[in-house]
Amino acid sequence: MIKGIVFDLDGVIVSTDRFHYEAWKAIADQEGIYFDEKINDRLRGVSRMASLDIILERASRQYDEEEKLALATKKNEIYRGLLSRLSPSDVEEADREALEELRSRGYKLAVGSSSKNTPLILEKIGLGSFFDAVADGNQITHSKPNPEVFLLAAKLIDIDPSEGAVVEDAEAGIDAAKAGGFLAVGIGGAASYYRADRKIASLVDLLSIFKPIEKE
Ligand code: B16
Ligand code: MG
Repeated sequence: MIKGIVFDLDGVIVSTDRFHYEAWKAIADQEGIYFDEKINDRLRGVSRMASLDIILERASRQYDEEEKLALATKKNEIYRGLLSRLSPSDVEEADREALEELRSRGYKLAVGSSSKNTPLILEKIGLGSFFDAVADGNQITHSKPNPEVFLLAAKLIDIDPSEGAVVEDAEAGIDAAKAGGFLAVGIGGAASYYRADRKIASLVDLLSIFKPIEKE
């Protein structure tokens, strides 16, 4: 029986892809590396350094670790500047209501995100103290498709992975959910992924999957 739901952040609760794209594009342009929205799609759910490695696949020279760190740091500064534009209105009202309804149905709700900027994003969208637990890129060593972030979220809300569902928009995130033993719910880009156990168009659809938990 499902007792807790772990939500990916970017692409599930709020869309910050355009900010990631803008910030990585500035770095790619500075370095004279080709980058487009299709390549940006490959960065969903992938950690910052792994994202940079994907962008550097098209570079005409090798970058050492120090240079890579400098580029990732600069990208993050640009990205955080763009995040300042986020506000509570960036979360769909219907999604916010669906989250509240799931809570009142008795589910524990957590975030499981690769992003080290999770605390800032949650605060900007007005959900800084909404979730029962937050597991993010600051607390893990292995990024999705490794299940570490979801396992940590499950531990923090005191459920076994078999009692948990993960809602994800990235294939790497669905793979991570499956590897961790969770029910994997695909949304957005992951709604067409064959490994997703359930496929939804919006968070409101979760209300048809997760019925009120009967009290013992
Ligand atoms: P940061 P998620 C992920 O968030 C993004 O989808 C991915 O594009 C980004 O590279 C990653 O966070 C790391 O983000 O640079 O802020 O630490 O989808 O797992 O919520
Ligand atoms: Mg995501």
